Amino acid sequence: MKRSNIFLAVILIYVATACGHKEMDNSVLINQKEGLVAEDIAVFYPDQFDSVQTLPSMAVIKDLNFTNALPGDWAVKPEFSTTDTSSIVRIPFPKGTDLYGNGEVTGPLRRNGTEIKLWNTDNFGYGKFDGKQLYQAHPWVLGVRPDGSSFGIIADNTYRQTFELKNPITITSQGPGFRVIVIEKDNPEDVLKALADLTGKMKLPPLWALGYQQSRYSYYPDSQVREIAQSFREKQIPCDVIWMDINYMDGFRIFTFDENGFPDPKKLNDDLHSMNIKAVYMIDPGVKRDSSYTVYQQGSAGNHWVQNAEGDEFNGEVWPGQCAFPDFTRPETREWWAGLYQDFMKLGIDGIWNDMNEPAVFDGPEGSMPFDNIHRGGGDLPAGEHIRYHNVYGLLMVKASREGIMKANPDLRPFILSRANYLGGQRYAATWSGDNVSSEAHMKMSIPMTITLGLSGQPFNGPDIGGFTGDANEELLAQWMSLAPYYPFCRNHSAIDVVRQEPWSFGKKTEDVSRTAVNRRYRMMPYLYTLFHEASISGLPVMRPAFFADVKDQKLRKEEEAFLLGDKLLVIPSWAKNPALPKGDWKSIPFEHEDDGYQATVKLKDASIVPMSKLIQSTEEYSTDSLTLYVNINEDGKAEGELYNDAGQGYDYQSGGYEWLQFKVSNKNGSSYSLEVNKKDGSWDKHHTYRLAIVNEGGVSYSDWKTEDLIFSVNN
Ligand code: MIG
Repeated sequence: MKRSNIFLAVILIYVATACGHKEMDNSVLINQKEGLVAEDIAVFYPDQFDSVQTLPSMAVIKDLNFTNALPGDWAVKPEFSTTDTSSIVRIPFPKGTDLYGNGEVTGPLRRNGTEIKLWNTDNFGYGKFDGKQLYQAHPWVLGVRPDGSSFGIIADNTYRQTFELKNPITITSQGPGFRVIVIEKDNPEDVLKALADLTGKMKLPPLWALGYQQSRYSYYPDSQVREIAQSFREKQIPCDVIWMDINYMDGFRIFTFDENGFPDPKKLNDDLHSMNIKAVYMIDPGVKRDSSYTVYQQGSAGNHWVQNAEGDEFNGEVWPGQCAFPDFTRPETREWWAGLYQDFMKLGIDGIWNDMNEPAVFDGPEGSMPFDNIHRGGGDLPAGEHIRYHNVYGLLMVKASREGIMKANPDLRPFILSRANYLGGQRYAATWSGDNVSSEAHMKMSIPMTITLGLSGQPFNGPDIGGFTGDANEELLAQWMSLAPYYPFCRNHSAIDVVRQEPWSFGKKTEDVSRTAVNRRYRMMPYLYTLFHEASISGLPVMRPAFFADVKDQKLRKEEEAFLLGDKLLVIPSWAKNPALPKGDWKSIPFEHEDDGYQATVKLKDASIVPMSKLIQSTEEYSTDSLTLYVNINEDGKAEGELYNDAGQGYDYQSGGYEWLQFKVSNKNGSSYSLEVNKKDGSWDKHHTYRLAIVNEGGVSYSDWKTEDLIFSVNN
């Protein structure tokens, strides 16, 4: 097609879709430039595109240079238009396409017909703006056609914008014209891999960050932290981390400690470490306006604060009272901020929790800063108003935090949890879904939310288990803790004014259910860690939608109760009502204590092997010396699986210090099986002792343990 014909066709589509669109009344269609930047990736620019106004991209870390003209049969094409106040992109898509993505969203997994506003918002209980404006912004949509072929769309700008996922998809930004990136692939997995190539991958976290974590707003004083740690050990419920919320601080001044409650944080952290428990502390962006407080003094001296429209220091109300806010668009400010972690981490702090970084400002518009506040930028980043940088305030903050933590502890892998973030933010921090509610509805919704973040580039996420606001109860906590094994990020957290919800808070039943669940997570750790490694190199999510098991099976497209962990385990929560399940010979793994009525059913895919380790109380005790390989042998008597294994901490793995093993089991005859272990990669040569657990209808048959001559006989 010649250019003029394309333009005509675009006008015709525009006319066809314009009817009934209010904003279309005064919008003007504009021309575009387009082309391929890779075989299956196209970029579209509106004609008046001014790179300074939206670039450098905060999501995309790759240069996108045209390599070829757009092929004539390219399917997904945006149409650009403008009004006086906004830039609009419409993207028609073929009937029968299911839409996913948009990051942190309430509502169903399948997003067709939904609408959200990308404006990072401190949204307590998801009660504001009908829950359609949460803490993070992902200008990203994944489309899956009936035949499984898939596309992805990045609206590459950070401005306040809305996504209406009707046909056409309509993106309305309050900023200037921006480029649109379209990925075209044969399946959704390949689209997600391409997204990760463009926006970056989660770095491999320390192993402890995969463990069970206990939090509360707030454990106070430090003796309570010790008691909680002690209780986990006494009750033999595995736990890796305890979290320190804002009350550890002196008057909510970041990087300080309350003299009465936390007089000796180093000693507290040392004590926790001696129990194999890590300590994560909260740091908010707001710095108390207090002329006798060093952080405020330094920030003022360094001219580090976000400014109001008049160019003066902006102040807004947060927990400490009137605060100033670091302008993270400034390289100098990021460097100063990073430096604040130097002494802090030396106290034996293992991880950092960056909260309130939408940024939340109690007395500002929509609970944040005025749109015309000034961010001064620097380096690559041009100066801009808050309406441009709001959605990446959290991303830039955690970028700086991460640099600081890595400098403070150069030999350790950093762990940061961030509440606000933006597409691509998996490069810097894990996330959780903010202030959810202790309700059955929010427990169930946590599944599509976790999956959706994974389908938006962020594999490392999970909800507050038990729910944040509102009182949990025995039944709810038992149900919710039963999901704990399967969230990529696994933390129980609750608000200051609600009943306690540690696993034992509602008596023995819930405590036992919780222990069984958390034990499962620790037994599955070799598989989980292998999945995290996969996510770190490919960008594929850890928790995945059921339809990934069979992308052509339309019945799976809306399934949001049952889900996949990697590609080998299918998880069916006990409360799932008639979930749509993928075809194939999936077999239940009979964990111990199966029959408490709460645990999910976990099914192993046919022809698959999943490695599990022995039960431990903390990942500090993690060992792959003895591995049980759960095997679902297929009709041909074969099964395959993998293990990624490294020190769980540090950077040796980047120079080969790991082993990536491939397992193949074949049934020789009757009850005799052979195991073949091949090294896929890595320079480690560990000695493992194996036993096979052959999963069959309604049970499991174990072999003996073996190190050499891996021919096993299994008693059926
Ligand atoms: O305005 O630090 O989402 O997890 O416990 C509340 C106190 C501030 C909000 C976080 C929540 C945390 C709480 N914070």
